[in-house]
Amino acid sequence: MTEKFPYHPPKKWAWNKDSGGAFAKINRPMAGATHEKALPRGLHPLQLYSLGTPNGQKVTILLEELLSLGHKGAEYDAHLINIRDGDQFGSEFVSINPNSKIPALVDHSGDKPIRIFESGAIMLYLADKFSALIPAEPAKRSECLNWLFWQMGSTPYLGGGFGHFYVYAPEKIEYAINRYSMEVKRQLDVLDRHLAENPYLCGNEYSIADIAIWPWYGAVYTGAVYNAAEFLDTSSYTHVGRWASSLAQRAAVKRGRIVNRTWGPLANQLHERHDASDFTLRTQDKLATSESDNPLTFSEQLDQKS
Ligand SMILES: N[C@@H](CCC(=O)N[C@@H](CS)C(=O)NCC(=O)O)C(=O)O
Repeated sequence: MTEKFPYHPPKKWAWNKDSGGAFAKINRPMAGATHEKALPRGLHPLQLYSLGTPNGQKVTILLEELLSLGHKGAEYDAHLINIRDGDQFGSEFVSINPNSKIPALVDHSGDKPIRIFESGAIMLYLADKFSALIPAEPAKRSECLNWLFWQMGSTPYLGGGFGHFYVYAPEKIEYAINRYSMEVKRQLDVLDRHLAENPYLCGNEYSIADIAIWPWYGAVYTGAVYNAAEFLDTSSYTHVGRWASSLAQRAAVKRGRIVNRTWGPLANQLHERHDASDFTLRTQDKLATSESDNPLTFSEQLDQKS
């Protein structure tokens, strides 16, 4: 008789480099740099090192919103960190983010450069720096931070849990997909109930909480990440849908979401951003002839690498 659950963990875990899955070539059980590599530096005080995944989009949408509000100090260079090629393990990237994950920001506007890693820390830093997109009044500020940190704590269940087992894992494990589908549906319901009574996450005011949550949960709603809208029955979360489409129509969101993006339709790719005019250049030959143009999805690109 075959065992229902044939895996028995050994006494001591060992790294099996052939464990499979879309991230097998990237993941390692240790931290630190794998190679010497300097980072490029552009002209603006804010230097962003990122990729156009939902975690990267949070920061570029915020920067574009700050620029829309007239904060000229939010001008930024967005450099591409290609995590499929291991750029996150380059020595200089690791020196600004020892956790080797995008996004990472360096602010050169003061006497000494300030490094900021973790998207939530970056968003809070920028919102405070420009006193924008975060309420000033203590109760409202706390509510904004509640939702900002809700995203940071909840999304690993969506990305590392649901997305991993539904899309990236080398085999479909019913137990894991059930566990994380249930949790993601619960999270969508949390948002839906709250957005039934509030136009935005912290009441009437659009804030960094919306900008943090939209690239993940707005994209799950439409199926743009994980192509699971039907599987998760996202259309039943009507208030999430109303909120997600209202954000999708914002000009800054449309700009920010394509920065450092190297997959999907060419019209949605701006590999690097150094100036506002780069958004218009995107439609010209510059990117269409670039070697890394790739109209594949992010996971299809990973599959090509593995
Ligand atoms: N908690 C982090 C998560 C960042 C993260 O997971 N980034 C991914 C891309 S979306 C990454 O850089 N992965 C590279 C790797 O794991 O080696 C944040 O919010 O900034």
